[in-house]
Amino acid sequence: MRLLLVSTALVAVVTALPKPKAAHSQERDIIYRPAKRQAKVIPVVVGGPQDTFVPNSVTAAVGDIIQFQFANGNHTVSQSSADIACTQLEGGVYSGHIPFVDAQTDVGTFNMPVTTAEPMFLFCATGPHCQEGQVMVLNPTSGQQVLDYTKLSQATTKSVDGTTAVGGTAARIALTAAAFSPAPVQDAAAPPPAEAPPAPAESAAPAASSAPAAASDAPAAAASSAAPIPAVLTGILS
Ligand SMILES: [Cu+2]
Repeated sequence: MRLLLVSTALVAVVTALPKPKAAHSQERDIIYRPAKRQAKVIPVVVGGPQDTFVPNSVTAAVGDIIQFQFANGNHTVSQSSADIACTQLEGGVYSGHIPFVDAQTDVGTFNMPVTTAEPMFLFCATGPHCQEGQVMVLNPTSGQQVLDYTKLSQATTKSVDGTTAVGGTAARIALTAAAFSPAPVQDAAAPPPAEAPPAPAESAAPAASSAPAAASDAPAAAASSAAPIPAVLTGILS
């Protein structure tokens, strides 16, 4: 009796199981689905020991992301037209100014999605950086186009900066994950000044005689420019 019950239950379970699908239907789906290209994240270093974009020529597909990594200094990614270099293009991409200072352990980035396969002309709008050749071309038609745009930038006299960041997303990455090594940290203590040659004795004498007059003015000036003692301190001092 018990055996009969168990075997009946087993039959019920087996018939309730879903029937296996035809083995080939899923395979066919995979084979005929068009292969999707993986979007790439392409790093470009902005600034550093020199005011440059590295690399200054990048080929990317629509959907890729250019990850600008801001190294030493204070730089921008600004879009210009092909023929008006160092001037923010109306409606063009602009990162704003993103600094990197000594001892920083993370790096400011600007992640710009590539939205066109056409050439895109980019420069740094900080100070004279564009005139110094801190420019790059995304999807240039030739190497000559990069050279021509650089030469055009160097021939300008000033840059026209953007106002509001647009065309990408600012973020931060760890310095250890960055595509550059920071410039060596500057020593906080100034180097000792080079020793001045001793002044000749005869020229030192007139200077010494005029010194008391100058010195007598000093206390008066110091007294007049001294800040008044705040009330809270006069209470304590008296
Ligand atoms: Cu710059």
